[in-house]
Amino acid sequence: MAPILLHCVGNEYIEQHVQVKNPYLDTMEEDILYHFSLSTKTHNLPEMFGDIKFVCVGGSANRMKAFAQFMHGELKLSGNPDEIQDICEGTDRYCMYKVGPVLSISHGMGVPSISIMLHELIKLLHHAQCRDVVLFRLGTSGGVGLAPGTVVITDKAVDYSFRPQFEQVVLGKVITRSTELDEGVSSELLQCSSELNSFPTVIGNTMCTHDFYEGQGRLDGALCSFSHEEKLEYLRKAYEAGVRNIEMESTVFAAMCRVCGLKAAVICVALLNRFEGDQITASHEVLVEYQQRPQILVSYFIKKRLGLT
Ligand code: R2B
Ligand code: URA
Repeated sequence: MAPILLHCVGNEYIEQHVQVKNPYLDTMEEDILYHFSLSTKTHNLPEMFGDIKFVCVGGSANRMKAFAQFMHGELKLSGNPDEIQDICEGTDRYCMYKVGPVLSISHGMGVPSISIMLHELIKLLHHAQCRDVVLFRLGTSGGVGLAPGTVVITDKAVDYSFRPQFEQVVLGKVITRSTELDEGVSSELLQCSSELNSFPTVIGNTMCTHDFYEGQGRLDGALCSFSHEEKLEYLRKAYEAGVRNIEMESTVFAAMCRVCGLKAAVICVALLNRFEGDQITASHEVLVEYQQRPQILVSYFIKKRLGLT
């Protein structure tokens, strides 16, 4: 098992290394990160990634490329942002861009897709000996009682029963992991949002589902096994449990980061208010602008941490 490298200075722990929780990893001569098309033998991971401090993940490959190009400008880095290289170009499963100390990666849609990516990302950060890394999921979501365009910083990532936990089937048995996120990072993000004063932002619980349609109580899928009233009743219960948005990756993201000692936050924009409908009716331009909001917030957070604001 990899040592937990925490150096204590006074009462403060600094230099937090990424902890993998798998005793078999250290016995392997080579680790092939198959879905990234990277390996410990063919790539010098400490040299490529050792200076990473911020990892931003999001569903769409185009959006994460746009985010990397945006960060390039925000950090005033040299070189042409249009020539930014996809580190995972050997595969089309995920894309990955490095911009100074920031890594931008796509994860696809849903728990299985992001979970595969996170296994390989956490191993990558471990092999690269990264320290003090903060992870952000930047995403879209359906708002619960919120105006479209509102940004939600996740307090607790909760499951379909509004419990702050993630269930994983391992060897045919269900194991449950906590989905608590880093409170300090969330409140720092809220502070950043009030300094930016550009769009409404709230802290609330985020419900993670395994489906976009029936799983989120939509009436507009190919299948629908409940009534309009039952949908509204479920959303009302979710609201009462503190849920302010619904998406499809937050619980596994929170759970895996927590187990591996990584500080993490989830920031998603609400594309619609689910009490008012199910279809996403905003124009392309409006949706593009909404999706930039979590990016603007996280970029401000990063610049502030780096002393660039
Ligand atoms: C938000 O948007 C996607 C579904 O449209 C899904 O990945 C999510 O969490
Ligand atoms: N993503 C979701 O998962 N749900 C929505 O309603 C919108 C985006």
